[in-house]
Amino acid sequence: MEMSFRWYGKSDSIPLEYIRQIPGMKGIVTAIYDIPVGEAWPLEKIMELKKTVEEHGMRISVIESVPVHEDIKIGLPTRDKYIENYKTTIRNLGKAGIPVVCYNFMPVFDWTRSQLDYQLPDGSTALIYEEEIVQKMDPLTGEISLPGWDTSYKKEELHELFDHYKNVDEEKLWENLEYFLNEIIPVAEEADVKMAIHPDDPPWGIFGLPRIITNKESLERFISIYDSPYNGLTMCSGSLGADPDNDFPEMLRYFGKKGRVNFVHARNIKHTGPKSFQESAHVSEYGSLDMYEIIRAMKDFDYTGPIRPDHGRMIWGETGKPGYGLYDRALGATYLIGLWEAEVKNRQR
Ligand code: DNO
Repeated sequence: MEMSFRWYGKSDSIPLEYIRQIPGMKGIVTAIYDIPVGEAWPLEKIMELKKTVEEHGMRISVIESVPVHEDIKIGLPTRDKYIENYKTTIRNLGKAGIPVVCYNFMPVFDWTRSQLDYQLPDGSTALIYEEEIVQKMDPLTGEISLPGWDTSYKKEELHELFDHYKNVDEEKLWENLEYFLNEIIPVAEEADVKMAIHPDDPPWGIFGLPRIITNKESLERFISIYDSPYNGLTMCSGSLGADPDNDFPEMLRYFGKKGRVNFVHARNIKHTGPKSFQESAHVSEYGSLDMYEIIRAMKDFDYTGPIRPDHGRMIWGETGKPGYGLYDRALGATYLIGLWEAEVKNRQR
């Protein structure tokens, strides 16, 4: 596995100099943030980003994300224009030697939480999700927007989008995803860029909008739409693991053995009720997921691709983007590296 760290570009309060000092850190997961969703990414801008990262002794392991325009997800006639732009971006990323692209197909809202600064017993703060609270939120106010999102919409845009999505149920969303994949994956193959869809977070429908990348069955359906290692998955433990019916290590092993795991997001969460959870420290004893079992699953298919610690808590007085501080994610990274080293050495004995 290649340990990597998400970096939100030059406006990120965490400099690349600090990230490099985390033991075992090889890669950066990042994106270009000032290009409107749907437009093609120019090669020069990609090269500039690549140079910045490489000057700091690391490489770009993954672009997370190249966001998918809503017109593609809704299936509007304008989608073809945006798909052409997406193809240009993939070709340019290929020219720059970027190996993996992470994206998602969630309507309107990316990952969603009910509170960003919930205080845990040790005084740290974490992101939490409580279904009851989310059900009471009004998505049309424009106030639901997380600082880590790649896309968010204004109030007026939200009304229009919700109107469009009235005609998009789960099957329609699958159809639109299939259309997108059939266009995009041949280009990804040619450009040698592995695509890695991110599962829905949380893995169930919210605000009446459909969500389809949620469990083993749907991941199986997804990979069968286009049979290619370039049509792969981001296996995110915190997203899929939020549903206690998902056996995340088993799913990871299963899709890994099929050669479809192109990226791993590793974090722990604690189930606090049906459809409710808290984000916890990465270490197994703090959450509901067995992180050692996740590492073992990755070793079972000799994973060589990128992995990143996912959201961290805010600790030691740090302030910043919720989920994306330096300290707890750095602790998460070194913990995962430790588990991996132990597992590798254990198997060599
Ligand atoms: C949350 C992230 C997601 C992810 C996108 C991928 O922290 O994992 O925002 O980047 O869903 O497109």
